[in-house]
Amino acid sequence: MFQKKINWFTIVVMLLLVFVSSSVYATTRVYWIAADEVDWDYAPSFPINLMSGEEFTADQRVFVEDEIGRHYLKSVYREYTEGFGALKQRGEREQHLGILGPVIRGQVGDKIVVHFRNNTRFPASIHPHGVFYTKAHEGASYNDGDSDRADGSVEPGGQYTYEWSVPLRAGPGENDPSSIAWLYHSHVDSPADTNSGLIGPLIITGETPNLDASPADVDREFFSMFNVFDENASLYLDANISRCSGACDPDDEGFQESNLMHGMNGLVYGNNQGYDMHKGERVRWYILGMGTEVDLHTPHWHGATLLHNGNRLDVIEILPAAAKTLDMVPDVDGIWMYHCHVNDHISAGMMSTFTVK
Ligand SMILES: [Cu+2]
Repeated sequence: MFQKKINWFTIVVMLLLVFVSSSVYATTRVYWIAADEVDWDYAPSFPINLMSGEEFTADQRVFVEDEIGRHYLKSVYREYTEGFGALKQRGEREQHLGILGPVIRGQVGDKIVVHFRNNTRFPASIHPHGVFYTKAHEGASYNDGDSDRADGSVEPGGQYTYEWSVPLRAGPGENDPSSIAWLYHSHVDSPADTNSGLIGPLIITGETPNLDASPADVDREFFSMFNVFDENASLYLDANISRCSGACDPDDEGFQESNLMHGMNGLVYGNNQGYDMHKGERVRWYILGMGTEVDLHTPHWHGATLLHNGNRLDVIEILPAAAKTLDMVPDVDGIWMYHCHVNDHISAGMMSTFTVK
């Protein structure tokens, strides 16, 4: 009888401990992110096309050499240490992020705080998908009946702190894996802001992730945004034309065509490197879309298949601002082609490789 009482007491104490520890683990995750202007290079491998291993052909040079060429002034989200102390350098596993902003993470139950500084010459914001926010933290301005029409839009040189919470409805659903992807992007003038480069990934995990809120049940995570950056619609078109050595007539069709940069994470013709993994690893892919009518993309992995919400595939469709999460267990060594399967996009350079060792 006495033994039984102890057992019940122990159980009650343990339940209390579980309850207390789970509320302690509801973390506030703080980020320091700036919008910075950078001289972006879509094809650092120039004059070599990394997909062919040979020099770019005349057709390919339309995008990487003619008119403005491969260097464009753009704005990107970059992560800093606390208080905007120092620019955070990206590690080996983050190289492939390319033009994407830092990965913002949260677990269901967390709060995310983003200190944002706008170092660009245009107003900018951070508008998140998926998470919970009030009007003041939406990062988008429109006729919404709110007295503060700015709603988190930040003037050049300004600073703002966004606070988002992560309720159950921001995390993985019944058919999702342990983490899911959302986008965040600037939404002052959404088309122009995103064409300028202000886009990043937001990853929400369910129960029992790692301390940094990354999923504990995968070995690697990779991010790929498939989109055509339309430099004709960038905030920096005039600035880029002013740096142009040739004619660069904005009304000329050839000029406009040369400014359609078909990339993965803002890199073309195999320049998106760093998708390196080992055979048998649990590899999670977050696929993001952005852009306009031409942005219907069909990412295809050679030499592997993936699971998406329980369905097996090696091609997935992605439309503007959508985000999909897929799992792969690579089982064959090699350098494998990884590209958008839309014909016009293949020709224009929306391709890269992943490596299985
Ligand atoms: Cu495509």
